Amino acid sequence: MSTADEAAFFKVLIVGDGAVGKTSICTHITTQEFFADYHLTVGCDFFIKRLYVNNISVTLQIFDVGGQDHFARMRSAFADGAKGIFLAFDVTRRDSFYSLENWINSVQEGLDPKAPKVLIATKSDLKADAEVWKDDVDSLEGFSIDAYFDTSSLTGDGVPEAFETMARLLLARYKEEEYMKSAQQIKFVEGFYRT
Ligand SMILES: Nc1nc2c(ncn2[C@@H]2O[C@H](COP(=O)(O)OP(=O)(O)OP(=O)(O)O)[C@@H](O)[C@H]2O)c(=O)[nH]1
Ligand SMILES: [Mg+2]
Repeated sequence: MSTADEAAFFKVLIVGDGAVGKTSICTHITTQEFFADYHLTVGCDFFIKRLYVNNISVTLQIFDVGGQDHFARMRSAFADGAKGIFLAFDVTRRDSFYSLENWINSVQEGLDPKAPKVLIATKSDLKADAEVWKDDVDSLEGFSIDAYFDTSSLTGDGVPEAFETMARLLLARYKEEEYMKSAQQIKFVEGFYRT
């Protein structure tokens, strides 16, 4: 198979409480921009990120699920068919760390049982105000995680690593025949979204 045809496409979710920084991290990974103003996500937003892993073009269709409570009823609908999930908490808000188990439960039904779970601590540039530490992550109960990253959408620390690890985990977890799509099909999908 030629390199140009080796392409994989995965739907992934990013979930976590309102204002933890989900949209900011998606914006950083796609455009490297950072916006200090908070504009809550109404329902769900969508991002496309393409990465290359072992000569395979991996396209992530990221569903950025609005975290504020008034959108709770819509959540499960967005999860349908997702192959991976980022669980985001704000390192300066302990409550957002404890919410993660509820987040997993609220999307579980639509999520593939094999879905890699990547835990993301956001706002690592505000570590002086931290309310969650590595020990808390190590003693996490209720669900298992495949990888963990400290990230900052302001400085970019940890952001590319988190997305690359997700891509690697997805490729490893789903068999080739499950993820292969022609490069042309993927281009068609990308045409609809921000890249
Ligand atoms: N200092 C700092 N601020 C951040 C970082 N990431 C996000 N923020 C700020 O946190 C606020 C919320 O960020 P969003 O990305 O909109 O949060 P969200 O999780 O998408 O929120 P919802 O859409 O309501 O679920 C904004 O004011 C961002 O500028 C970060 O890494 N460092
Ligand atoms: Mg948002």
